[in-house]
Amino acid sequence: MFNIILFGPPGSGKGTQSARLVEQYGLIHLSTGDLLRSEISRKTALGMEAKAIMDRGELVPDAVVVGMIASALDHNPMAKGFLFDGFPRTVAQSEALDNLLHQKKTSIGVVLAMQVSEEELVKRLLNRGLTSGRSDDNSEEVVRARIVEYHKKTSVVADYYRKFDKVVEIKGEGSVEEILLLLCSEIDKRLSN
Ligand code: B4P
Repeated sequence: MFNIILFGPPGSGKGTQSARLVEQYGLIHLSTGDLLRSEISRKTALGMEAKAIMDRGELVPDAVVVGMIASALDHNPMAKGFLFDGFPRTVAQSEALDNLLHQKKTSIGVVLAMQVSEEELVKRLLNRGLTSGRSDDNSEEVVRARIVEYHKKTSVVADYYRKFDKVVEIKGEGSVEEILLLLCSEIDKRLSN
């Protein structure tokens, strides 16, 4: 089993590239953002609680997202591997993920960390907000709050995995195809080892 974390700030291209990578490598795509938005669209209690938090640009509690990931892992016992997109976003989530994978006798193979400047992130997210209907992409204030939350709580996740020598930095600016090639070359290197 080969498991990948696609890591980076909001708007760095995680969702965009994940869609292509899961198709290319036959992995199961686990996006906590997508799982939360599905709860919101089904108007579940969890979704209603999460929506208020997401609309402020803040992170949903660790226990909520870890529970969603644990259940998704259990539902895919035959997976060739998982692509984690937007998860883990805190060190506590990273530790929980390591434990869950350890119980399944597997681990993270690589953390691909996308590097994009703040002005490009803001531009991309506000641009997506014009058509996506996502309330967290609509206002510059909320978009910037998400980036602040990333620096406060999420960027340390890369340091956590650096200790295990698992992080590779990827230039996340350029065309979607150019960035995909960079990501695939890092994955292929590890798969051939
Ligand atoms: P996510 O759904 O993970 O949202 P995101 O970070 O904005 O998405 P992503 O980074 O995938 O977007 P992409 O660049 O592909 O999270 C939303 C919210 O959910 C969080 O703020 C938080 O509240 C909550 N949440 C999720 N996971 C959580 C967790 N683990 N713990 C706690 N809370 C959690 O796309 C952005 C735009 O850029 C698109 O329009 C795309 O077309 C464009 N784009 C992509 N690549 C490009 C390129 N190369 N050039 C130009 N544009 C590009």
